[in-house]
Amino acid sequence: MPFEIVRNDITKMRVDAIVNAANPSLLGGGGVDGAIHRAAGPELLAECRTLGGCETGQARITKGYRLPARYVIHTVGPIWHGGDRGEEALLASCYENCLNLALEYGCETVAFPLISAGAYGYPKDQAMAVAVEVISKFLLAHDLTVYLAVFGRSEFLTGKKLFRDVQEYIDDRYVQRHTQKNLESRREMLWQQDESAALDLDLALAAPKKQEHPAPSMTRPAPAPDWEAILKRTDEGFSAALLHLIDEKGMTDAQCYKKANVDRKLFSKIRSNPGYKPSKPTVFAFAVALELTLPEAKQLLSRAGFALTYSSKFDIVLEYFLKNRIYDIYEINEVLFQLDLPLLGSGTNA
Ligand code: AR6
Repeated sequence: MPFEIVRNDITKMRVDAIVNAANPSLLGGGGVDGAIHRAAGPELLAECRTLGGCETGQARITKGYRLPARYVIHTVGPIWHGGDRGEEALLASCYENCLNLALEYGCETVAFPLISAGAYGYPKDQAMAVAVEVISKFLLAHDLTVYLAVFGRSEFLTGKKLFRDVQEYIDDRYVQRHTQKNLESRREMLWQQDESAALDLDLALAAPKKQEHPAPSMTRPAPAPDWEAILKRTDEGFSAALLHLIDEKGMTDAQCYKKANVDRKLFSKIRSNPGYKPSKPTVFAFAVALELTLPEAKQLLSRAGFALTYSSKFDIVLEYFLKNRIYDIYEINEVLFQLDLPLLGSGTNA
């Protein structure tokens, strides 16, 4: 997958380059810096001594020595002083400079820690937002797989409004599930027999009881009406339906798979194999990239043999995003990650 948030110890990652959150001396320290130096061995420190330090926002590259990674890219994040001393721009330039160095050295896979989010005190949710923004923008123009390694069980998103809204939506649906059990099982049955009736029932089930979360300002106009017709062609498999939709939407293949966080190889597989059976997260990834409405997304899912169900937290979360027309895949993945749910895009579960 081009961009993935993982819970991992960065020193264990088999990637071309890992990024070190260092200090200006580049001579080691605590946190991830200490862990990297311990795992790489003393040769790393010896090479770092030859570099003459590094300014905040800049980056330097060394070999990885005893690490599974070929290179270590050292960068110096800003110390958090409250946010009014250019911290955000400096942090963004750390990510940009590291990504450019990685490209320059022919790296295809790079793993970042959350720079500045430890000893340097940058609030974790804001540090994450900067990382996601810079990395996702960079990936629009470059073919690279980037991991953001978040260490341990972090609660960095729980204070964010979007996360709270999604959590509330899940809670509401679970309650509905208990009180509307009969309707739910009828709906499951209908999905097997009659998709359009099931869709009507779905919409009734999902109809808000109280004032729902307002659509965010990034709301887009609804797609052209003949979309549903395209999606309803029963003779089309997932692959053909997807290609049709990309054409209809006026997107190029690359625009679509990049927006879906799907790598080129997987997209070629889907394109060349009319019988390709994608995973559910991959179908959702394309639904988001194509900015489908909820009923359209359900049609696309059914082309791949899936239906939405309220017994799956993952499905409920995706329903929330589609209903609210939130189509930023990285924002969606942040929430999915925090909830320990599969992320959208291609990857091991393609
Ligand atoms: N793998 C992935 N992430 C990790 C690991 C690991 N093994 N260990 C820690 N983290 P920090 P900073 C996370 O303090 O804030 C050093 O002393 C950690 O949970 O390592 O940029 C340097 O020498 C946090 O989210 O870096 C500097 O003096 C993130 O990595 C100073 O700390 C960054 O935390 C730099 O501070």
